[in-house]
Amino acid sequence: MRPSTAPLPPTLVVIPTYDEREALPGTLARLRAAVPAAHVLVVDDSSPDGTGDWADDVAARDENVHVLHRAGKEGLGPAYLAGFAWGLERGYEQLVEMDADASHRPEQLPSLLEAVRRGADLAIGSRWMPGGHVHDWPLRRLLLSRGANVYVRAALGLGVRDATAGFRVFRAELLQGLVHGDVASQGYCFQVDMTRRARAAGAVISEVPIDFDERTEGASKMSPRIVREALVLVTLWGLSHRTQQALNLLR
Ligand SMILES: Nc1nc2c(ncn2[C@@H]2O[C@H](COP(=O)(O)OP(=O)(O)OP(=O)(O)O)[C@@H](O)[C@H]2O)c(=O)[nH]1
Ligand SMILES: [Mg+2]
Repeated sequence: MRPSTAPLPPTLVVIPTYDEREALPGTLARLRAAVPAAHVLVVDDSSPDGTGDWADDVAARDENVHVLHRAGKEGLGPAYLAGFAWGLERGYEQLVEMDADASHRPEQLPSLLEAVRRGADLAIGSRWMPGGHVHDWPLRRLLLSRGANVYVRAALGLGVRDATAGFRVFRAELLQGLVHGDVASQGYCFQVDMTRRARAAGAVISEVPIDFDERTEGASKMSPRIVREALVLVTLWGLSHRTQQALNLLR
């Protein structure tokens, strides 16, 4: 999809960070070059490696870069929710989720933004559709991500091929309606929960193929706990989805 040359609506890219001092500089430089008009909010959970201080230095020199400091590590979901609240309060019209570790290529953000410009309320950068690729992942990670998505699809019927993806653009009007109540907090769960909520809200969801690169700097925050939590929650959501379907049939 060729990106448009139309002016960009006010856009905030939210990048959650925890100990990303090695990876963030490259990601941020690429992002600022790829979509110069977008503003960036780094949401740092008091990284011990000084990521937040480094981001403050950048923000002092670049008026499009902002930093939100949080007291401690609480997981991906709360960091995003705090970043979204910051952006919605300030009137941004589209809000982007992107990892700090350059697994998401900033150069591909324009094609996600283009999907929103063409009418999507939520654009998801998808690894698991024709044209999508994962580079340099070990077989174990490939199987985990693929398996998780097949399971989510079967359990929840969301009609989304990469429901755990973390490279996304939300239209502000949609996001505003999704961030109430208890959003599931950790990595995979957070992404799946936001997708469920978007589907339930009747959002137009568009998947755009992306190239996903294995991180080359810093350490992964993925943990068996995050995977377990996702398995349990998706199963519970799936049961409630099926019960609801059965009740609807009986009516
Ligand atoms: N603020 C904040 N950011 C976090 C937290 N956990 C993870 N992140 C960030 O969320 C993004 C995704 O985390 P990753 O460790 O890359 O997790 P992942 O992409 O699922 O796993 P890998 O593929 O192994 O890298 C990165 O930018 C992390 O720094 C957290 O507790 N707080
Ligand atoms: Mg990563």
